[in-house]
Amino acid sequence: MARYKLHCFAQSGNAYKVALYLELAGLDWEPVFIDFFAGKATYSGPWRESVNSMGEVPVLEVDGVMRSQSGAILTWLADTTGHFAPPDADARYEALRWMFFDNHKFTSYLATLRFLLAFAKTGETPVTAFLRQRAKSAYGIVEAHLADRAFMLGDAPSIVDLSLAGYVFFPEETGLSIETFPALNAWRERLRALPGWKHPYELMPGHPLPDA
Ligand SMILES: N[C@@H](CCC(=O)N[C@@H](CS)C(=O)NCC(=O)O)C(=O)O
Repeated sequence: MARYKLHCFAQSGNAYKVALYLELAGLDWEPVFIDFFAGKATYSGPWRESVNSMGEVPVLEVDGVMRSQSGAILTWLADTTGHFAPPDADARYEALRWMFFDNHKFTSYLATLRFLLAFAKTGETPVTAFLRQRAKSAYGIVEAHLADRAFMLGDAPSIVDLSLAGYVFFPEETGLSIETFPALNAWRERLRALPGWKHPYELMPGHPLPDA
């Protein structure tokens, strides 16, 4: 039995952040499939009591302890294994600063846009237009930061890059290309080139959806 169990499903970019970490770090891990779409598993009272009261994946289970929130999990993994860790206190602060930005602006608008278009299938609406504009704005901010560095904290990939990577490998599902953001696009290719990199749909169970 693997030491690290990741409660997840393939379509979850937030879970991908942690799955990609575990895979790239070469840690002994396995996914635990959470049936979000058909089974509404994260809404069940028992699941919330025993796995995550916040009703979300990812949840990383280690030695019976459940940890949620991708940014907090990545920080804990970096602290406890050393992989992809910010090298000092200033870098740790910088990592948290960008991961909060990611959770608030970069991932959240992009993930919600994708959910509406690819899964709720709302078609284009004023809400999707708003989300796309906000996601583009967040792209622009990261684009500027990456203009003179390979990865978010400098020359080496860190937990910040894995956090921002959650949803950038599904461009066809959001109708939001990053090709027009050259630094962001080059950063994504650097991530894709890391030894062991896999697409979210290869790394976690549940793709394709039964009705897709
Ligand atoms: N800030 C959280 C976001 C987690 C999140 O939104 N997870 C989604 C899947 S990608 C979820 O489980 N949503 C269930 C719901 O909102 O009902 C994190 O980074 O872990």
